[in-house]
Amino acid sequence: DSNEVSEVENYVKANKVDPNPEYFGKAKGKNVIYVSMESLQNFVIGKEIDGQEVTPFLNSLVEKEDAIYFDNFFHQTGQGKTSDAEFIMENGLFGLPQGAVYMTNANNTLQSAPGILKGEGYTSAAFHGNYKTFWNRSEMYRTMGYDEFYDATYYDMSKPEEQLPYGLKDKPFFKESMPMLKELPQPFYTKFISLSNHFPFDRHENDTDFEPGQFGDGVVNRYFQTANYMDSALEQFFNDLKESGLYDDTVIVLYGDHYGISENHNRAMEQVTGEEITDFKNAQLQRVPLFIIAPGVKGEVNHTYGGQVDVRETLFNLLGVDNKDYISFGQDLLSKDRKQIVPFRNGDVITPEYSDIKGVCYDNETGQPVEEGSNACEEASKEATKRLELSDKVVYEDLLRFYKPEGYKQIDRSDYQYINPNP
Ligand code: GP9
Ligand code: MN
Repeated sequence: DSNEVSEVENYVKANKVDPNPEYFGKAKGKNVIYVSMESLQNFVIGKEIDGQEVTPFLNSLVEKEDAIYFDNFFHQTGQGKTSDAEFIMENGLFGLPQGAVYMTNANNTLQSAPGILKGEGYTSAAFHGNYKTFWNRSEMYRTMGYDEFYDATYYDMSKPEEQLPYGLKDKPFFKESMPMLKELPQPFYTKFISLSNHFPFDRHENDTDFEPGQFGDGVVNRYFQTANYMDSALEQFFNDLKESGLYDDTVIVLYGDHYGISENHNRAMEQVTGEEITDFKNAQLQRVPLFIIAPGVKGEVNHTYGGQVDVRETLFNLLGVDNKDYISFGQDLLSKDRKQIVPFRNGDVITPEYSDIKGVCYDNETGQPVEEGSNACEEASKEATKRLELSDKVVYEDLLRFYKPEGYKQIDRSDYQYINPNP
């Protein structure tokens, strides 16, 4: 009820950090494009196999003048995988400890990025080469206030060589999205959900000349090939954005949605990384890439420790959108005052110095457990648990029903529906 929402509100407001004045409002009024990079983990960035870069295009964005690359950024997803990543990024709330919030709570009241930005004059659209019912997306997008959802029915799904079990390959997906994107009223807030780099990372041998790796594990070997294909699909998309003139008016956020290589492949990953994959090391491998490309904004490689839940605050502050009143469990990644604590859905917690993994506290520098009796992880763990518990309360009890941020017009999900253009 409204008492419970006050507890959440008090916590959230006490934990808001001041934006960094060097960045606040620097992308005011710009369009937004999110790209969900399927299963892309950070270890591929800068990685070479037999002298060939796996992701030459993404690598070119590291240390580019208008691109901020975060190299200590982690996915925080649970069983909801891609959909959890979407939920976390756009709501500043965590996914659930079990199941997928997209499936279980699609009818909640939310104050999501598309709904908030609507009040700032933005039109919103989601693009994805799979059908709208997958992950219950169309129901959740109505709740979030997405104006348009261009799902597989908007794309040419007739060519077998362009099809995957989850939908359309990335190159035709981005190519065919361009005319629809260009038609949108500006400023727009959009997301593009890629899918070529999906387990079991196959069916792209004729789409790239990148050779599979040789690590004695087909899944790991092919991962480099499909990641390379996604990378060149992104390059094609950037070139098309530049050609269309949209690039200079747009903030682009590229993020890895979740891990691609599970612990079942630790042996091959030991060959890839040249290190033993301990519990500690596996947790560190949950880094995913985050790039924010904003023409006119100062680029850098940013080493802050953060996760998907922090991106919404970061974006809103770049856009100069006042977000003091919105419930979110993230802290702006560009703020100098943020606490660098990364909570995970399995209870692990990572900070710049220590990592609490399966209840054991590790010193990041040595990768070894701290001496017995040390409380090095205690404060961060407490804080992480608090954030997760409050976020779960918001979702399970649908608490945002009772929360009315000033100046925000509540989304009525019955105003939104997504019609198949070729029934
Ligand atoms: C399916 C795609 C993959 O539409 O987003 O979802 P995942 O299996 O990665 O959660
Ligand atoms: Mn995914």
